[in-house]
Amino acid sequence: MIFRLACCLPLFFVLACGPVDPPTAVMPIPSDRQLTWQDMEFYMFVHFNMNTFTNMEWGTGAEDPAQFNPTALDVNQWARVAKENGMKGIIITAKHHDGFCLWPTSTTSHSIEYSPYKNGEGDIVKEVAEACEKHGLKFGVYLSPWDRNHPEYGNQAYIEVFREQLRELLTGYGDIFEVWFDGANGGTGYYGGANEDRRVDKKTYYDWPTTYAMIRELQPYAVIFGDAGPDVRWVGNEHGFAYETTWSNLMRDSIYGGMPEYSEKYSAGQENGTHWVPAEADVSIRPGWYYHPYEDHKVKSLPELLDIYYYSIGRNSSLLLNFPVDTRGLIHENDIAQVEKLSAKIKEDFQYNLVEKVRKKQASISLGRGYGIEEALDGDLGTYWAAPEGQLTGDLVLEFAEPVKVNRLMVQEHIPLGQRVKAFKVQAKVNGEWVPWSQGSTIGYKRILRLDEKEVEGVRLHIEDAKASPTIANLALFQAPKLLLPPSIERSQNGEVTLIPSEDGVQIYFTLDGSEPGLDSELYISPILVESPVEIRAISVSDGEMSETTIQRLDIPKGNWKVLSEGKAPGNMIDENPRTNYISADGQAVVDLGNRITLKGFTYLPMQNRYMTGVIKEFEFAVSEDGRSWRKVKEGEFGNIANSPIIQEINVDPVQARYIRLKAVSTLDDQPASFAELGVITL
Ligand code: FUL
Repeated sequence: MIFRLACCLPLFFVLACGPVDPPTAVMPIPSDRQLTWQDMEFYMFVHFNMNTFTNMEWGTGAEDPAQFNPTALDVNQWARVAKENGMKGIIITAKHHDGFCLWPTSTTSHSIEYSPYKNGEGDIVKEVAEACEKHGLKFGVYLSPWDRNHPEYGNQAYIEVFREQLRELLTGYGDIFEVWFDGANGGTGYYGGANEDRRVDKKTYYDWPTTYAMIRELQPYAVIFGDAGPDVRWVGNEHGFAYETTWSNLMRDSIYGGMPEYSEKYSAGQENGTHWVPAEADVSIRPGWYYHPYEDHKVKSLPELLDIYYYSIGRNSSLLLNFPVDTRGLIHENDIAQVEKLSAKIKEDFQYNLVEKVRKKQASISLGRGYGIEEALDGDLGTYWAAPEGQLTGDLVLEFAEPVKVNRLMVQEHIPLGQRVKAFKVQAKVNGEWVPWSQGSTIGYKRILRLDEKEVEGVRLHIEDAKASPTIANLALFQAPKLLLPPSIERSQNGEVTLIPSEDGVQIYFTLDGSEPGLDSELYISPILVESPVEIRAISVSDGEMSETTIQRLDIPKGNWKVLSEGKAPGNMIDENPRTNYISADGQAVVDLGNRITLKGFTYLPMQNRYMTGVIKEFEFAVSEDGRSWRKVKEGEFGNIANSPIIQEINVDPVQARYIRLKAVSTLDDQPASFAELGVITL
């Protein structure tokens, strides 16, 4: 208080207080190029190359350039999707492990120049660079160090080729913001026809220091990505999740690209890491990095994408979201629909910073003039609250004039001076009392907490421990509207139905008579037993808002069913769990339904694994009343099941049956027939 008064006194005293020196930096600290990169947060990855046309994830290098032939390539569509959905740049797979180059390179004939695309006159790296420029996006390149096509891979001569490829990319296409090197290196390949296994010493083969020096010289502002950085590191998994504790500090010299124990030991960073090498979370919007038509229905859902957002950007990591561009050369409409939902929800979640409503703000302690709590609330990341040197704790307290509903807290350290905070707590003021609300460990560039919603009179951020006096550049509070998606429906084998809300606190109303549900329909409280066939319709409701309706036919329960055919895990076919499979010993599934029923059809859910085997293509369906004499009631083909492995519903003329038999006449890959679920249609 005395200090405050002194600072308000006339000029003489103000000068006597003097400007306060900023806190001393705590090593390691980011370079300028890293600081510029940190602000990007969210950018696009595009996997588009030879694998797109061979329907593979890793080509062998033996592919023919003639196979590369997009029919309707529009890189401006990619750039529009990036720009309109908040991504700040695009990184393109200029060369993946199969060695095919998307630009006309002088180093190999395994390139676009020898493909039908624009009769060999095309240069997709150039097209993407220009589209980025046009749409105000930054541009980056992925150049795979592993090259399964090149005859010299494994020898010194290849290193020269690799560097020359890099030189071409870094000199011919304007500014590059990130150069991306993956850690998958060495193994079997075509290698100019040798078709052999070539292992390399990942630590020494590439002589990375020389390559890095070249990048620094040609593109001084580009960050270099790799397991070990040097500027940006891999988050250690492909789900897009950083860690509850994520340091930007890394023991960089203990790591090399592709080291087996990297993910487990190093990917979360280390408090005492020697270099600033922040995490980047790379994840694909579909299961694969490359486009496969059979994944069109597997684009990540909004809740999955939101988890990725909050667990990457919300945990001190950037987010590199991959779009597997299709054989037309376009981002598929399903992927666009999902990323649009994500960006709209993010906008909605962070629309209004509730700090605007704060009546009273106070820091328990501060370094002095220019480092008060208001510097953490002014929306300017260049100014920050700081505790005095040597002080490792501190509280920032915000109080509202009226109670306010809050469910998101965003906090950012002033990282130019190093990452400091090790532990913090969040408290809420409710009915005049401070109560525990949440807690965390690291903050770093940005930390976002999804809190249980509370109506609060105040919020306190208590820094509990830090490497050095904490600094906070931004503290913000939000009330994200509830995620209002139609409820999901799960059913057990004996017919118990569970309705799952998209978020805690959302209510569900449902009907079983085919009518449209509304606020006067039945409120879902606990699982319901549905024993006879019905159509269930359900909606989610929050604050008077209603979601779209989920509609699902629920046929007779499978509780009394018995699988009579043999093979691996027969019960998996009738357990109502789409993720478990039955592999038949003789290509057929025979089921005793327990009772005689009137059957109007059957359903077959193919294996849902990322790599499917034994999916039935042509089938024969038969019924029996005694399990001995069978009557074939349908035969045919599950059309398009390879590309769209969703539930197949086949109707038959009504028939009496106690036993059913689905026989695989052929499977997609000639492997033993597999079944995720078999069901009946009686409704
Ligand atoms: C990995 C590669 O092996 C994958 O194919 C993909 O490109 C991913 C982003 O990086 O290392």
